[in-house]
Amino acid sequence: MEKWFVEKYSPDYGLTAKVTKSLYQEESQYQKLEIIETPEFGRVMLLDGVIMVTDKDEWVYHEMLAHPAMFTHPNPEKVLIIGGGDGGTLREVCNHESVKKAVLCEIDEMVITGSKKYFPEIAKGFDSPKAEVVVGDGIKYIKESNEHFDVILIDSTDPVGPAEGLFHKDFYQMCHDRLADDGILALQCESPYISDLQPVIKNVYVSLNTIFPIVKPYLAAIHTYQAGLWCFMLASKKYMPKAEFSSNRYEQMKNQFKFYNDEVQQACFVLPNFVKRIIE
Ligand code: AG3
Repeated sequence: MEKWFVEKYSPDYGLTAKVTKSLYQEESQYQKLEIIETPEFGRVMLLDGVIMVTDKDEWVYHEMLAHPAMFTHPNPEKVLIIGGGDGGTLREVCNHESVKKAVLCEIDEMVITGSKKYFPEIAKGFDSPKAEVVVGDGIKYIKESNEHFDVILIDSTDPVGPAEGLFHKDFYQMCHDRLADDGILALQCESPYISDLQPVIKNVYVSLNTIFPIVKPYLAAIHTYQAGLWCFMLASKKYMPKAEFSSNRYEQMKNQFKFYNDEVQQACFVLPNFVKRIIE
């Protein structure tokens, strides 16, 4: 009997893939982790039944969460990642030579352990000497820290369960206060195609606009995330996302990217009408 995995996006449709093997299952106080093997996507990590990363396309999300902000900043040295326990965003951040220290604050240690064991390519970031891992609540970490970061990246799950608080205005204000005077925040903001999520996108946009002078939503097509089109937001105290890079940093790194490039940096901020109308 063939086994198929289904991630339901609504009661009426979802994404399905054949499963060759169930590799791992564990439950923490926060969520349920499953790792499965599929012919189409390779290994897939699920949290509460929702796809977080797949071998096949994890790089799209991780490059697009990290690099638009990392290259908008002229010299990001200190970076904070909230969530992102699989290590993919950390890997992308640590690849920047300018970075001296990257703190990752993940609430659920189970995700870190599972990723290190089953997704070594993604978990590479943890091996970097620049990486500092904190297992704990991101909101608490931000509240209690008095450090300033050049870039903060929020690599959260969906706005239900443990990540809910990461979509609130108060949290964005705390992030703002932990950023340097020219700091930049970037976050994942769900799919504009899912009607239940459209108010979330709007709220995040409106909230960020009350706090940051520059707020730019951007998009990337992600095969294995709900409905295939994913929204992110970049909120900046000083720098506009750049179309041209003034430093050698991009030239040095550009060959390692599978998705991101200087043209994508310009194009990703172009919004289709229906997305403009969501945030209007
Ligand atoms: N970030 C997960 C993004 C949200 C996915 N949501 C969804 N597919 N419904 C954490 C994993 C990547 N580091």
